[in-house]
Amino acid sequence: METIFTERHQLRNSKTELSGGELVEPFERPSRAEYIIDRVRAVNLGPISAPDDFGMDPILAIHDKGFIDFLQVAWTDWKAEGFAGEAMPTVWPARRMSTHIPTHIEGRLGYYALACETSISEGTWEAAYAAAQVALTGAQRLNDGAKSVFSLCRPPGHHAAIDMYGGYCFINNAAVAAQHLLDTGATRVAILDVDFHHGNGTQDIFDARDDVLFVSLHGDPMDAFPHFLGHADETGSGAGAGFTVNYPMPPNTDFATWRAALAKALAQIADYAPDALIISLGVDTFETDPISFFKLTSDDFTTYGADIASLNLPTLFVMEGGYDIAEIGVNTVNVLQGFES
Ligand code: SP5
Ligand code: ZN
Repeated sequence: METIFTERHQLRNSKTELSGGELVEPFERPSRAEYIIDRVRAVNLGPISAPDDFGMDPILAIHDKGFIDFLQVAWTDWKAEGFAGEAMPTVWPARRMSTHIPTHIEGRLGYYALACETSISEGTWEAAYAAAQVALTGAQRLNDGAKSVFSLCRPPGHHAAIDMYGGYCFINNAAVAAQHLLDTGATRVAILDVDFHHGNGTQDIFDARDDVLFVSLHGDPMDAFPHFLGHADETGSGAGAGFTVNYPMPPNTDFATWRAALAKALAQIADYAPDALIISLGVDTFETDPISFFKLTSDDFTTYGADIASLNLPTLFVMEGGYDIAEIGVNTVNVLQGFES
């Protein structure tokens, strides 16, 4: 399987995450991608290629223009205020407040953020843009006839909504890739999100659409980030009714339970008969992930990679989360090798 990768991910190198009331080194850090690409090389998974540049149009086909403009200037505007730390919101348009977009950077941060653990820092926009191009290049490889591709995106994307960032995500890489496939010949695309966290951004983007089936397996939002989306009763709206499927699962969920949900998800995807499948691949379901609560082992990743392959669909893997960094390379590549086995 070919991997699409660029060292430009290193431009996303925030120093601070708000966690447990403290500013800590972010869980989503550059070494994550380096461990993964090292493992791709170690097992000779296949060629590693740099992304092509598809420009801004495919990003703006998914995201609000004001939001994307904001991401491009947020760090500069924050620095201009003379603040000592990285850019993070402290105020939101909470219930019954105005939704006017403020002028001041502190107000705009709150307007466009869905969470405040994710600091914006120098180079964040440039890395997020590069990650979107990594996803687009993977999608184009499917168009060109590839059976499967691995887009090693960093920063991740599935929490990024039409006009909101957070959860370590800025541009929704999987959604941008799905839209590219639809704009270049596909009629239906399925997105299967196996990251531990609910893909609230992807769900938001495709909520009212029937040309993308979104299926997510994740920690129950009653107990897990992002807390405010991902319940089983969210099934899509309007034309999209029935095309969103959520499998929330409780703390300590093991592989047998998780795999049973996967089997249902795979049957629903098969019924949908998509032209292509995108996997939002987070390996934070791992038993020792520091911020998650599922109990998958490294071997389980291989097993479910093979389960996904049974659909026999052109498949694009888009990297999302995973924070047990010492094992992230093995766990991620196990999915890809299981798929190819
Ligand atoms: C892409 C992705 O996986 N994003 C995840 C973002 C989660 N950020 C907030 C996590 C808060 C977790 N707090 C639980 C700590 C348990 N020790
Ligand atoms: Zn996650």
